Amino acid sequence: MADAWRLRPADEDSARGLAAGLGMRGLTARILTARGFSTAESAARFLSPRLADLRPPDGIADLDRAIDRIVAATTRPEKVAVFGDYDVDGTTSAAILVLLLRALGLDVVARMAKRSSGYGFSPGDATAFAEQGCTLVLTGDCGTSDHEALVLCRSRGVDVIVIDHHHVPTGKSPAFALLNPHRTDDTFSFKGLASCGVAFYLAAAVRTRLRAEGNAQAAALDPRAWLDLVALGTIADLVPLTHENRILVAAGLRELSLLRRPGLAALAENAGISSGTIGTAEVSYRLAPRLNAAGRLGDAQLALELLLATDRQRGQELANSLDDLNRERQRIQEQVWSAAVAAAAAYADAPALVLGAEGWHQGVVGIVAAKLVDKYRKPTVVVGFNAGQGRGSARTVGGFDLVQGLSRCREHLTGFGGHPMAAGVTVAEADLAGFRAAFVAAAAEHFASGAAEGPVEVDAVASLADLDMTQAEELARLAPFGTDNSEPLFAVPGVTVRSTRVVGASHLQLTLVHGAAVSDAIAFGMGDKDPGPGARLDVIGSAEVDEFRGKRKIRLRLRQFTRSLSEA
Ligand SMILES: [Mn+2]
Repeated sequence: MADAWRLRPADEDSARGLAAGLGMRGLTARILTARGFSTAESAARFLSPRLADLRPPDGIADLDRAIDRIVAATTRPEKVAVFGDYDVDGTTSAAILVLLLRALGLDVVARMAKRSSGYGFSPGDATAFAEQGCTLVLTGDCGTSDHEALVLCRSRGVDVIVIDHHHVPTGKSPAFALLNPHRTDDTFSFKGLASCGVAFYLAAAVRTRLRAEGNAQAAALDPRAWLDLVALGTIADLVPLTHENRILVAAGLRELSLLRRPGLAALAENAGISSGTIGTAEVSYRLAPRLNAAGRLGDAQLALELLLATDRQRGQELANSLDDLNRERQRIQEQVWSAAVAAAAAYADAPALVLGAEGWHQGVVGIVAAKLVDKYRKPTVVVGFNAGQGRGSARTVGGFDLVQGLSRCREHLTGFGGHPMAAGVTVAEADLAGFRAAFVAAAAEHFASGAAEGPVEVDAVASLADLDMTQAEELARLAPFGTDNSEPLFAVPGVTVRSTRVVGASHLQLTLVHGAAVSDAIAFGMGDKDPGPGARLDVIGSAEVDEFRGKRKIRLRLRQFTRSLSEA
């Protein structure tokens, strides 16, 4: 088991001191210490995220300019456009901005980007807003690099306030105001806000300004009511759930759990979230896929309308439409997945995968690429072609940087962009083979230099008896879990399998014993790896409280397991 996992380092003396200081278990203190919260004060603040600890917006570049411009729009008043990207971050950003502007009495036109018309805020979108008489445009989660549309707006006397968190190109932006944490002159010290977080900061600051000026509409607004939207967009966008995002998401999940928006209430009900609290898992696996389905298959306008719906019946209709689209998305995804797995067989020995075919739906290639990385543990690009023109998504593993990797293939691509862990490409069908050869060569070079996926990093080594209800409840205080605050992972060596059962499509349920300790465990998607009763295993997993028909029990969710080599 030695090479199956690696223990995250922590100062054990600090951990002991912290356990005593907080009155918590040693395992909990060890995890907090390893994550950088080694003093009682910092740990207590981490364990109880409070809105009062949010940093003020000081240092957000162009914030005052944007506030002034929005305030000016309310005095004329002007017709204002909101334009959002088609994913959950874009949709929730747009919703926050629309809610603010409408509450201030402005006439608002809201439109979402369409996947079929390319990326971001286009000249066509700019022209349409100008022709509708809009004199101010706010973009959510796009716009930073869309200089052509920004210049066009400028020439037509339309001011654009960009609210975004994508890469900022060098040089002066043609936007009236650019709110983006990645501006080099932005001194707000947390750089991890998603666009919906930036939109929240802007909306709250506009409300503060107008309230100070005696505006009754602004005074009646409560920014906390927007936090459910911030939680949705921030979790779905996979930005770090640390610092301001942790505070916003913790409060936002509480707000979201109240399901005050009729559309979200209906969507949650359709998703089988009946009652109780909504956490990051419910957002990631149930709500976000449904909200994203609209943008993947057709028009994200449906998702925006759902977030903004004010009556139950309309909310239910929109939720049902999103459910239908999500089922259609799943069906299409299954087809592309089967075809991609079949195609991958031809490259079993290659260190990377580049797959593509005519007709693979471009709305699902990103999900399929991510699933292929899970299955094969190789950097993967999946391309959907439409009349020979391909759009694809790349996902990676093992420290292979996609921006660097794709830049080595640029002669075969018509375009590429994105982040080190997730990127997009455009490529002609005739160039796919050349692209594949270049991408595989870049990956081969990377992995030959010894860079590879390390063993799983665990937070602590524990016995089955350690992982009881008290422990699980202490661990729950580290939530919300997500990027840069992962669910604590334990190595539990030398457990014996008492019984196993395959449940659902392919999940393995186990009862594990060690001495007098007994625990249920679930291994999702590992139904084909049943070790059988009596097997001795070393397992790696997390401990969660499982609520079923009012009964609360501990359950281990297994990440992996191997035959135990430890002494009986
Ligand atoms: Mn985003």
